[in-house]
Order: sequence, then structure tokens, then C-alpha cells
Amino acid sequence: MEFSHKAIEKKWAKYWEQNKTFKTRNTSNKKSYILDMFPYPSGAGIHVGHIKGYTSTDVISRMKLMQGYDVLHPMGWDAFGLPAEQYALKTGNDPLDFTLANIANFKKQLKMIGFTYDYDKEISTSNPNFYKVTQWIFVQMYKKGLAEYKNVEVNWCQELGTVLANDEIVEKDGVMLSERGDYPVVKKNMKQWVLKITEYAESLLQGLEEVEWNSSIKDLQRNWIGKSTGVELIFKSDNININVFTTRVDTIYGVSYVVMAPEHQDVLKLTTQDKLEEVNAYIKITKNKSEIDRKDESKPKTGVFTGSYAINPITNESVPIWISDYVLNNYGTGAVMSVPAHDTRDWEFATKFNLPIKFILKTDDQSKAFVGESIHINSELINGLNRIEAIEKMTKYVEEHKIGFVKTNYKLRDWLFSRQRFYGEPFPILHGEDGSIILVEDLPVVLPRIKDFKPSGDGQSPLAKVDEWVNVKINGVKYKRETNTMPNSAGPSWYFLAYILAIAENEFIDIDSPQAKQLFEKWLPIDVYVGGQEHAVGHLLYARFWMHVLYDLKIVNRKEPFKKLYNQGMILGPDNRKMSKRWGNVINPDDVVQTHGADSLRLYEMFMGPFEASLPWSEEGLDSALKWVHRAFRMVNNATLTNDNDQSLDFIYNDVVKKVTDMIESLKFNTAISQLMVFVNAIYKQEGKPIYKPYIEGFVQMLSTFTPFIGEELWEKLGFKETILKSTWPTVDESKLVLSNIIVAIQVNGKLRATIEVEKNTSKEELLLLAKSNDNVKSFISNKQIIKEIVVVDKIVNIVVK
Ligand code: ANZ
Repeated sequence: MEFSHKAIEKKWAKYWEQNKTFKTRNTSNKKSYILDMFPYPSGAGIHVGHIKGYTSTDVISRMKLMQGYDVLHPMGWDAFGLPAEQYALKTGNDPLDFTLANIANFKKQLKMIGFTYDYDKEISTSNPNFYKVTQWIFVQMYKKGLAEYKNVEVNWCQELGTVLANDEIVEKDGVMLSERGDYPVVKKNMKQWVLKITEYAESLLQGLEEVEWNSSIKDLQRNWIGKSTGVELIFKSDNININVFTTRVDTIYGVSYVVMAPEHQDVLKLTTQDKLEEVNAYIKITKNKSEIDRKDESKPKTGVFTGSYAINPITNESVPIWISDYVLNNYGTGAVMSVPAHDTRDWEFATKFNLPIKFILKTDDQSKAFVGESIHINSELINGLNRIEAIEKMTKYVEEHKIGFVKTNYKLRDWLFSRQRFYGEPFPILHGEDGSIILVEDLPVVLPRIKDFKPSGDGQSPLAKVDEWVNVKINGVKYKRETNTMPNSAGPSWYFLAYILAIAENEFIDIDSPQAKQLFEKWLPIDVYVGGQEHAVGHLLYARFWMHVLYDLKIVNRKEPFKKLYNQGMILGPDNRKMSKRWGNVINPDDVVQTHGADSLRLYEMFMGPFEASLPWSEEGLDSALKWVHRAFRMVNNATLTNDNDQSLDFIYNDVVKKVTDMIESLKFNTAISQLMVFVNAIYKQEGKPIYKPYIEGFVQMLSTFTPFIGEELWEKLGFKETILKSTWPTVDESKLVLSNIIVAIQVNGKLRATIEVEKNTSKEELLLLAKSNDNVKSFISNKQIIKEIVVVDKIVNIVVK
């Protein structure tokens, strides 16, 4: 008997809705918080790639529910952002209305696929109740000195009319472009809000030791934080001390010049009269270069001599002071001691400008920079020592003689936190006419409704034009509201806490209440977090930062929000390219649900291959999934059930339960499904014999994690009155796993020729097949005529040949 997926989906979607099946339970002392990275509700609707991630967490959630856990598995909307604002600009629509319509569509689509989301916990970052808390957290940060309004060098995008954070920029052919839209980005000085994430660099680094993420993501974060321990050495010049930061203090005997960033504050003080013009011209050119360009090692080196000299604090040698754009002003001290013999950039620079090159590490090849490991030569105090020994000795020496000190630097920069946009969280900030800043503590500061979304072009947000909103009078004193808004990554930095606090859609318990503490205690950390690899540094680092701050504020009870993190691989188009309107290779999930049903879609996406792999969409694969869903349905539906266990399925059933449980837990969904297939095949092999009912029930429970609609339908057919999610996950009887493999003897003409290990109860046909394919047996029966085959299940195979 076949089934109609449309009828079944309709029936169970209604049942779940009416019975509030997915309402978050609070009845157990075991919990599991299973989270998806929430989507940006774009006009395009949901993507099959979203569904891959969401199905994975749904499968785990369903298993955990049946295992008796209280499960928090929510969904919400990353609902502020540039696309809605740009759409508004293009069409004259209001981004708020536009976003709400998109959310409604997303929600409808998600409901079709049977995810166990508790919509009483639905949240949206653009809802005032939500961003009230975003603003509150900002206020706490400001009070703690972690938010500052200051003049900073920013990445300015003229086309978008806003500044962008480093992780919102991409580099193509040496130029900086906005990640959204590919528009040019330039450096510019502007007064902006920054959050001092750098004060948490060490804490964020330490926290990585605690979490169970794959090492590549951890490494991406470590590199972004970029901790580097070295020495700050003092080079004296006529009237100024130049501090250089080096990780190779052991190379001090090889220094042939000092080079400073052109913007270094002391450059002009050091420049001699005759060099002033040249130096100024160079400084001017540097201003137009991007950091990416300056870091590019393949670019030819440029620079200018300042006319001054500095003294090497160890050798007392006098070395020239140069400026060059390969030295960055915002790292270390903005000045470097150059060792051309052992640093590639310095080598290129020295060769170009004919500066001395002195080898202080032993090498046979002095035709290029030697950057490998070797022992020191020409280095008075450290001759014969290797790198580690030499660094240790020199560091000690430098500290004892007070010519330098140990220093740790981080590559991490403070988080540029303001955008010249309309569609984001307003800052709870007022500016006085005298430059004073006051906090608005009566939250939320609501984003006003406006009609004109055009950026002003002079670097101000469209909000700057809304006079009645901007101008505020308190006790007769005039203030202007901050008109920048927070970046898109603000709400996502705490949204995972919002689900815990939600008591109804976008209604929250106070984040600093005792009740909130209890809830955080119950639900944190997030046990499983699933999303795309592209968030490896941006979102995941910012969210960790806010948690670390909230921990220090005693709002939450732990620092690390995400215990386990998994990145789903992409679903590519059938043509193996990234799905895109441009290629016409986008698969619309709504169509798939129509033709193949939600169960088949879910099963297909989980069966495509390893979860973290990027794989192309395949119509044949989808068809096979549909066929198998029907095969599994028929198997259960047609089975004759019995309460007597004849033990013939003991091994296979327990083996499958054990494997499926472990595989779901470790997100090996494709192999878990293979196990379910093995079980279905085994039942078909029973050829109508009555099947022990609990085994069929256990199978339906496992199956239902992947295909919940037919899961519920079959559960009902098995006679249960309540949702399968209230049932208890099958357990494994380990004793059945030990005994079931047995040894069968294979004879040819009564002589023992081989033994094979098989599952208990392996059928006659299969035993014969296995026997005949055994290499040793083959050699005795090939080219012979088989006269008789005697098979005793679980014991012996005898083949008689002539
Ligand atoms: C002498 C030296 C000799 C260096 C040698 C390297 C190799 P990390 O690991 O990234 O911290 N440096 C320091 N400040 C810089 C700046 N503002 N812009 C560009 N380069 C800078 O690298 C530290 C090394 O990068 C420092 O150690 C310095 O060069 C350079 F054989 O000092 B080294």
C-alpha cells in the first residue's frame, strides 16, 4: 500500500499545532540545547542549504526528546540588515514591513518541513522587545568602559554610505570590497563607536581550550586573535627613543636598519630637513593604500630614508632609519628592526636600497634570506645557540640591562560598532552640544518610522534627517540622538540567550532577574550549534565576546556559549556550482515538498553524504530517497507483528539501534540512514514471518527522526495514541550483540577447507554464497561440477564436487 505524502503531512502538521507538541518541556533533569544559526529572512525565501542544517538539528532534537531530555530547539530571525534597507531604497518599501512579510514566508516554509521548533520562543532581532536588551547590553558595556566613541581609521564604503568592519570586507586583486555588493572600500578617519574586544583577547583565546569544536575553526579564531609574544627593544636616536617590536630578539646582531610605518607619530620629528619633501610625499601616497595591499608580500618594496640614525642597543652600531608601508602603524609599535639576512621582506628592501646584509645564522646559501632553523654565528653573546636558547638568553639580557621588555601583542582590533544606516538598533546615546555623552536608560530607544532611506552621502545615517527624533530636550538642555545604528552582528551576539528568556513570541524575562539566572543555569551551554563555516570569525567571535562580558557582569554562569559546533557543507547546484540565480541552478524546496514530500526531502539531504561535505544536488538521489521512504513505510505497514521474540532479529536490531544512536549523536546522518536501510532489508528477508513488535516500534522511532510525518503515521498504525515524541527511545541489549556472530565450517567433499564468521541465523542462501566466494574454497570447486550442497544454518556448509 502506498501513501499520499500530502495527506499525511497535512494531518500531522495540524496535529502538532493543535497539541502544541513542540512546546519546550521542563520536566526532566537532563537538558539539551540544540541550536541553528538563525537565518536572515531574505525575500528569496528558504534555501535547500538552510534545510540541511535545520534537519540535522531536528534529527538530534527528536532523538533527545525520545531519550527523555528537556530540549530547547528554537528558531528566530536575524532581522536587521543591509539587504532590507537596500530593497527599501530601490522600491520605496519600508524595510520593517518587508522583513515581517519575509518572516511570515520563512515560517510557513519551515512549518512544511516538520521541524520541532517551539514558536512560543520565536524571536526577531528587529523587534523592540528584543533590541531593548541589545541596547541594555550596550549600556552595560559603556559603563564598564568597553564601548567608546572615538576617532578611528575606518573602512568607508561610499556606495553603501557606511563604514564596515574588517570581517565585512573581502579583497579582490589587491582592492578592498564590501562583502555585500562588491563595492569599493577605502580607509578614512571618522568618529565612531568601538567595542573593546581587544581587552578580551586573552580570555577569548583561553576559552577556545574549553570548547569541543573542530580544530580548523579554532585555528581560524586563534589566527584572527593573533597572539604574539616577543620583546620591545629600545633604539635611541638623537632626541627620541624608537621602540621596535620583535619576535626574534635573537637576530639583533643582524640588524642593518630600522624601518617605521610612514604614519608613525615620530617620523616627522626624525626626518632631516633635506629629506622632508620626499618623506611627506611618501606619507601621502601611503594614505591611499589598503592594509591588505601593504601586507601583500608579492608587492615590490618601497620606502624613504629619514636622514636619521639610531643606535642598536646591543652592538652600539649606528643604523639608518627608514620609512616603508610594509610596516603597519597599528601593530606592535609601528616600528621594526630589520634583519635582511633572515627576513624575506627585509631582504627585498635591503637589496633594493643597497643596505647591508649580515648573516647571523649558519647557512650554506647566502644568495637569499635564510628563514629556517640553524645555530647563531657572528652573534657575540649567543654564538652556537639555537633559536629557542638564543631568544631566551637575549630576552634575559635585554631585561637585565633595561634596554627592552617582554611584550605580548594581538592582531585582533577593536570592533567597529557603528554603521551609518537606518535599519539597525539605535544607540541608547544622546550627544550634548558641548560634546558630552549621556546614556538613555529608559529602553528601548525605538527606531522611528521614516520614508526617506537615502544615505546623506556625507557619512551620516538617514536617521540624521529625522529632526523630530534626533532633537531631544532634557530639563531644558538640548541633546541630539546618536544617529548611527548598531551593526548587523549586534543582535546575533546574544540571541541564543533570548530563546532561553522568551516566554512568548518576542516577550522576555528580564535578563538580569533571578529567574533568568535559574534559566541560564538550566539551559547553558548550547550543546550543539550548527551553521555555515562563513561565521568562523565574525559572529562566533562576537557572540563569545558578549558572553564573556555578561559572565563578568554576573548575568550568565559561564563564559563559553557553544560547547559543540558543526559546520554543514554546502548543497551545490546539480551542475556542481554554488546555487545562484545567475546560473539558474537554484532548487526551490517548496517544489520538492510538493513533488516528493517533506520526509523525502529531509531524508535525501541527510543521506547525501558526510554532513560537513559540500555536495551537488541530485534529482536521482531525491527520487531514490522517495522510493526508500515508501519501501520503509510498506515494510512496517505490511509486517505481521508478534509479541513472541523468536530471537532471529536480536542481533541486527540491537546492532542497528546502537549504531544509529551513536551516529545521530555524532552527526553521521548518512551512515545512520544506511543502518536503517540494513534493517529494512533484513525484515524483507524474513519473507512474511511474524516480526517481534518491539523491534518494529524501535525502528519507527529511529526512522521518525529523519521522516517525522510518516513516523507519526506509522506510530499511530502501531496502535499508539500519542505523538511518537512522547515515546521512549529504544535501548540496546548489549548481551544480544556479543553472542550473535558465529563460526561456520565450510567443507568440500567432507574436508574442512575454510571457516567463516557470520551473523547468527544467516540464511542458507547467503551461507552458500559466502562459502563459494571464499578464496580457499574457490580453488577446490573451480572447474568442477557441483553435485550437492548441504547447508545447516549456524553450523556447516558442505559442497560435494566431481
Ligand atoms: C626582527 C625580525 C627578524 C623579525 C626576523 C622577524 C624575523 P608577528 O609574529 O606577526 O607578531 N613586525 C613587528 N611589528 C610590525 C609592524 N607593525 N608591521 C610589520 N611588521 C612588523 O611578527 C612579528 C615580527 O614582524 C617582528 O619580528 C617584526 O620583525 C615584524 F628574522 O623583528 B621581526
